Amino acid sequence: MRNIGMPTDFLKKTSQNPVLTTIFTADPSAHVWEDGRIYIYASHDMDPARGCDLMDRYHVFSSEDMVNWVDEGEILRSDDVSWGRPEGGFMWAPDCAFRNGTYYFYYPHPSGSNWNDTWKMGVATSQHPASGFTDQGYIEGLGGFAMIDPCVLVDDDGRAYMYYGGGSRCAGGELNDDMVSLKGEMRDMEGLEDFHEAAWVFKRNVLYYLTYSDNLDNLNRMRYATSTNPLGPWTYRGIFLEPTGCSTSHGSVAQFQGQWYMFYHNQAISDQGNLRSVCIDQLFFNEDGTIQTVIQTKEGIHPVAPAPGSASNAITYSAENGTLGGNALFVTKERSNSIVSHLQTSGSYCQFDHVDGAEGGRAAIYIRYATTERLSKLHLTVNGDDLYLLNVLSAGSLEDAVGRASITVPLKPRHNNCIRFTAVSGDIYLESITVVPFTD
Ligand code: FUB
Repeated sequence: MRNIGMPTDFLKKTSQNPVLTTIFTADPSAHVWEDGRIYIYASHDMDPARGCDLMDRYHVFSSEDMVNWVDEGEILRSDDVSWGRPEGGFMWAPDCAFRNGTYYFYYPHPSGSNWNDTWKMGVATSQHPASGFTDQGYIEGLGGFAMIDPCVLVDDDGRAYMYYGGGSRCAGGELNDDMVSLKGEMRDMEGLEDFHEAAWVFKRNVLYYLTYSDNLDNLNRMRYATSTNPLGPWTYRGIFLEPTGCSTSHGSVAQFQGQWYMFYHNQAISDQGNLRSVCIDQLFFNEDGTIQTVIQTKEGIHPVAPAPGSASNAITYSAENGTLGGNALFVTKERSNSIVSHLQTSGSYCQFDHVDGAEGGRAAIYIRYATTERLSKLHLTVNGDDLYLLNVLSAGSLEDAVGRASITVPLKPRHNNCIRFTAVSGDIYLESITVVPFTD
């Protein structure tokens, strides 16, 4: 098992939905890899939103207990794609497959400014599940219609199949051993009712399941079909995820530690269809193999394994270690350490100047804060690079810094790094950050 420690006061006992909250994520593709962890490859709704065209910078998340998820950081952005459209963005729903020691990350991206007519299926590879991906170009010979939402199934016999589609048409075909070229032609998947997009194929016992979103007006549901052959024909089975409240629906089904789960997204944090958040709930099968309707919960799920250990290489920087700018000031609260207030006034910030970059080039930052606002935002820069707007959700009172957020960022290895926080909106009190460098 690949162990990734977390600060113990960040550990949760139930996952709660949405489960990924610090940045907006959608279209989760979940996989259990040989290292024993479960991974979510998600697309990333950049904030502030500019519709689906601004989507960029894929992040990967992993867990060993299904409840405590580690953001492993960004793995690919449109700037890394040499053949991609000059304007960037449009990094839509991805998937990942593992074969012969290599991780293959598949993502749809247009090659031209005329995005709707130039979709390609990009592939990036790595020897690691959540870092080190380099782009390998796109799969030749695909095209003709909406080439979005790839899904790749590596079957028990080692053969690999790719599926994709949008705009009422879903295609599937076999990949060669190289995983980046097609063995023969793609063919239309027959037997699906009201297919819209978001194809996902998994296998349970001898049965293949193809799940997808439908065309219900502006509030898609998820349906599924089954087959004893990975490329169909398919037998339509019904709806198993009712609308989530979001205008798109997209998800994956995976088994971990003997339990099946539905990974999907909603817009519960933002109330905006282009700022979505990943959720997880349990999924149950009937004895005949049909899927029960997934019950969408706020509580989420319970752990299926012991919580991660505490990170032995963690370094905590209390707010008092920070340099303040503008109107930011230290205040002493009754039941907590000194914390920084007034971060939201223009030109104000709290900056940590000497964050050790360690060896690996990336580190998880765990942020402790207090706020009573329902949703406010912290603006994060690292070494002067404007990186993210982080969601800061209401937590307790302004007296107790019980709020928690975390993000993984690139750091300069073996250097002092400068991490700066500004509050974009809302009254946020920053207490401390803990930095946990990744070693692999
Ligand atoms: O996230 C962008 C697009 O929205 C996906 O490709 C679709 O499946 C829908 O979720």
